[in-house]
Amino acid sequence: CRDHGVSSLRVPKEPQNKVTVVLGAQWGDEGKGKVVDLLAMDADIVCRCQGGNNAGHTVVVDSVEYDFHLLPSGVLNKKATSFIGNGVVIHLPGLFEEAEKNLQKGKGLQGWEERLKISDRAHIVFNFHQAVDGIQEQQRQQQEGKNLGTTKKGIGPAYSSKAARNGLRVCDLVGDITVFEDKFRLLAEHFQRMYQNLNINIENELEQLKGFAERLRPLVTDGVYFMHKALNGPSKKILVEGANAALLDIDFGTYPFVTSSNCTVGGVCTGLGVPPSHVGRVYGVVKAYTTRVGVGAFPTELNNETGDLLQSRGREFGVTTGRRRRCGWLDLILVRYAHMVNGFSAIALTKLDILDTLPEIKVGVAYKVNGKPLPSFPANMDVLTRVTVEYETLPGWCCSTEAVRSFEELPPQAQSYIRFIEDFLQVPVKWVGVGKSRESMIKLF
Ligand SMILES: *[C@@H]1O[C@H](CO)[C@@H](O)[C@H](O)[C@H]1NC(C)=O
Ligand SMILES: CC(=O)N[C@H]1CO[C@H](CO)[C@@H](O)[C@@H]1O
Repeated sequence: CRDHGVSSLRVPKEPQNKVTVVLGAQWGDEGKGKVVDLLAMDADIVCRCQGGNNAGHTVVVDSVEYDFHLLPSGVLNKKATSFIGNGVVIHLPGLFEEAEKNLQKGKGLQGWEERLKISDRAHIVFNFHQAVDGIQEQQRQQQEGKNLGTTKKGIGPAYSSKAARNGLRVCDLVGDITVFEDKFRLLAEHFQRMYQNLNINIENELEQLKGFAERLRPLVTDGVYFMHKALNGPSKKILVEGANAALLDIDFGTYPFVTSSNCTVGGVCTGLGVPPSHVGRVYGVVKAYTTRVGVGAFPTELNNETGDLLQSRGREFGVTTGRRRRCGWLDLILVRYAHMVNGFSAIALTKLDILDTLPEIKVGVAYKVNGKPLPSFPANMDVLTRVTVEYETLPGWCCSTEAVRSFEELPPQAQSYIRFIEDFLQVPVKWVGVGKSRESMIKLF
């Protein structure tokens, strides 16, 4: 009877709290911010698990527009804790600047430093990573005549340092500063040797970093232990806010026109230190049509007035860069591929109202190459460039849906459009977006 304590270990335990995840299911700009904002209102913890300040979204609260790039948008919720996980790369001047700017806009961010936790294992983006990002884009432009279209925020170079194992982490900066200084100098010199026209003011940047170290120290926490307590303690609502999107994922995206982190569901586990058994609902955000920024294959692209119409009605311009986004019909082959990787529990279909004026709407349902159907989304970008798309044509509704607040009020053609997507993907649509405001996110169940 001595092993009483041991045997209780063998009774299978149900995992306690689970994280709810929101992910982009196309090439980004699907309107994840809206869905996150909705769910963050009553969340206890809101986490970021990957990416850096290369993505951005706007949240409107009490008619004040806040801009977020690195901070989880849950930071506006005074009752929630925001958490930046180890998978995120952090540019410290960018982080504090983002907070200052938002503080000036309204009351929402007051006391943010008390509500934010940062993993000690997160890697740091230095100013020279940003400079290198710019130089690399220039070189690609010169050598290949095209660039990757990065936002020059240093995200790629910082993840490169991480993988090359000479990157520096938050725990280094708040640890022994002399050790940090040595490693920082080594890393800076390494980049200087690689890029002759890179100017790094090492002493200046070190001074700046030491200042940030003091402000950062109280926010830093052991991220794994933090998440462990959150998952195994009393009941909590935990939200994970994905950045970028499935087709921009370093592994599953349209490589090389991708970002440097994994934006699919696996990134939640590695980027936070969360066991897969604690991943709960995974919501995919799908725009009612498709957009893509920069170069690269885009099978359902519309290079005619219909594309222009989507572009102008949908105000499809990049937030950070101002670049015009390319537009096309909804590509369900692509979304189904994102679903294969992420296993969406449900979908948020955004910007349906942008289709309001179209007499008919096409949806891409199959790819063919040389007349042969492809079983799924191809890895090879040359193949993707050559696919012909088979479409299903659905009737439009030709009336405004902007004021609609329930599924039943939607025109029957719009209802059919939604049901068609559900049937094709075999995933329920849980929300439909028909406008900008919080209320214009119609909840279906
Ligand atoms: C644009 O091209 C698509 C073909 O994919 C077609 O369905 C649509 O009607 C065209 N729009 C106009 C205005 O011609
Ligand atoms: C292989 C790879 O890129 N792994 C990265 C996946 O993304 C997480 C963050 O989401 C990183 O921490 C991993 O290094």
